[in-house]
Amino acid sequence: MRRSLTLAALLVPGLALALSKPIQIVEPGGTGASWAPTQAIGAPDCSGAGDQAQAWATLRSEEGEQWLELDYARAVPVGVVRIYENFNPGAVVKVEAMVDGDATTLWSGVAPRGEAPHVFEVPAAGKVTASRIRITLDTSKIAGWNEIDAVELVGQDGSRQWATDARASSTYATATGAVGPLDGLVGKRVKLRVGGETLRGTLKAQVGGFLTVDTGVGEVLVNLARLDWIGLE
Ligand SMILES: [Ca+2]
Repeated sequence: MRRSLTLAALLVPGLALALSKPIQIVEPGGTGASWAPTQAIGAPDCSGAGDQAQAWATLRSEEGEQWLELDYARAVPVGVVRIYENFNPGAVVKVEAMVDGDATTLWSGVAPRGEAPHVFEVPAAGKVTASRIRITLDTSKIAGWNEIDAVELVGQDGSRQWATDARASSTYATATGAVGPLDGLVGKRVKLRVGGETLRGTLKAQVGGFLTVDTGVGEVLVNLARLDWIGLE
């Protein structure tokens, strides 16, 4: 049995952008891993606009609300939060200061779309003294990955800090692989997502723009142009 997956993925905006990720094998969520939340620690280090491993990215490009939480060395009356967006900016919907687990909303609403690289400045007017900031994105709002390179905490006292630690609700660092030459996966058990459907099976071959996956009940032909992600199972 052979069936071709011609799925609704064609209609999902931004899915094609998924193809820009090179194959990347990393320790899931490990510090320093490409696209991990820890990539938002410190000063900006992405070079201009574009998909870059030195920025935090969510696991999937369109996965609803996702958050990035950043710690700073010193609690300050929050003056301004500067969010450095290097890829597909405009998805931020809320910025909060976290104090002992309680969230104070500094801003919520529709962020300026801007053009990457874009610095989204959130004025907080010293509403709260905090050393932890949480940024919520609606990743489904702006097509493609909405990456954050760095976040600066500016105190009412004029102090400026870069994050010293970070965590997130999801990260591309936990993807065990992404589209690219998949020679290393041929013959192995893989898990993949195509057009909103998750498949598991043995990758039999990559020929042209297609993968052949043996799911155990038959062979499935997957069009690489429709593939969201693939990894070793
Ligand atoms: Ca960075």
